Amino acid sequence: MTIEILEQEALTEIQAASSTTALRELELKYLGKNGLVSGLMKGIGTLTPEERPAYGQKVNLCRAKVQETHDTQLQRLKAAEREVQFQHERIDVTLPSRPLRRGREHVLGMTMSKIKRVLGSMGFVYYDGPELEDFDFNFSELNYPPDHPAMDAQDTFYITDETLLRTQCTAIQGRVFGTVHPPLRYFTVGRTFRNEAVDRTHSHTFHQVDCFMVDEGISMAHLKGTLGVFARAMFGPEVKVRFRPDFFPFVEPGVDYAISSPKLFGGKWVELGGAGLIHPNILERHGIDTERYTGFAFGLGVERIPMMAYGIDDLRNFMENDLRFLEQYS
Ligand code: FA5
Repeated sequence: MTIEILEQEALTEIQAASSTTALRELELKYLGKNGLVSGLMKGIGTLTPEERPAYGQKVNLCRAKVQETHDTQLQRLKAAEREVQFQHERIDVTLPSRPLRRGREHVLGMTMSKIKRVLGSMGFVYYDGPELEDFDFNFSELNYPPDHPAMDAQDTFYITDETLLRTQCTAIQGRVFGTVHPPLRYFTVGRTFRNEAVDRTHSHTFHQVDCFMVDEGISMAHLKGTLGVFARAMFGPEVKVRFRPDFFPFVEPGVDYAISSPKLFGGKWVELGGAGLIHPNILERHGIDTERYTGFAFGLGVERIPMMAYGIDDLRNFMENDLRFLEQYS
């Protein structure tokens, strides 16, 4: 094929290319290392030495022409393709927006806000403890004997031997006693974790309130009075509180407490949590004079409160994020 014919064909094809992809193929076909224009040079060997410079020049001119036509066409096609893409991505700013769904606070969030308001109004100071807790604050500082079954790996998510996901909010006690001196009133509300099989009333992740005060002359009567005010604020003015003996290493005496109200479960007693007078060992460990000071502490599961107040029978509902469930509570 002569240089002229090849050039003519190349220019015609390049100018007819309808996309940058097609053009890329033509570039390879004509201008690539093994392309047709480069191929012309191979014929130079058959020419006489006198003919060679003129032939070489013609091939170079041909290459320059094809290259230039290719470059121009490439710019044209790129601009055209950009335009198509712009059209495709064009946003009609005059369209009306989709209506926004109005959110609401999660029923557990609402419960925790209410707990904070109630205990805050009773003079308790909110303390935010870490969920990733030291073994010592979660157990040893709370007077657990070294072989207590609650510290078993069965119940607890250990991160290292020394750190774990706190199993109870009572863990803040050691943190508070280490920095604040009595008289003091503190509480926390937060997430707790236990390695439990999940069922309707147990989760591996749940929430607790923990509340305590230390002052001169604090007795079980103060505990019962405080729990009564708290329970009535949470559940209504008819609520009564009942204590029964129970054991927790960090209280002495220890109780579990239940509430009853004609408006809840037909007046049946329903257990809410644990409580008691803070064990003197804990106070002494922090240099608090136990002849002068005593304290009470109580704790309960946050999920319990809306479960009782609204008759929710499965605590897994709180975590599943099903709007049909969540929208019922506002
Ligand atoms: C405690 O955790 C003590 N720290 C409470 C306490 C504080 C006692 C201060 C004395 C003084 P207990 O393990 O019983 O106690 O848990 C307290 C509440 O947390 C339970 O009544 C329950 O409502 C809730 N709870 C415990 N485990 C789970 C779980 N797996 N899922 C949901 N709620 C739970």
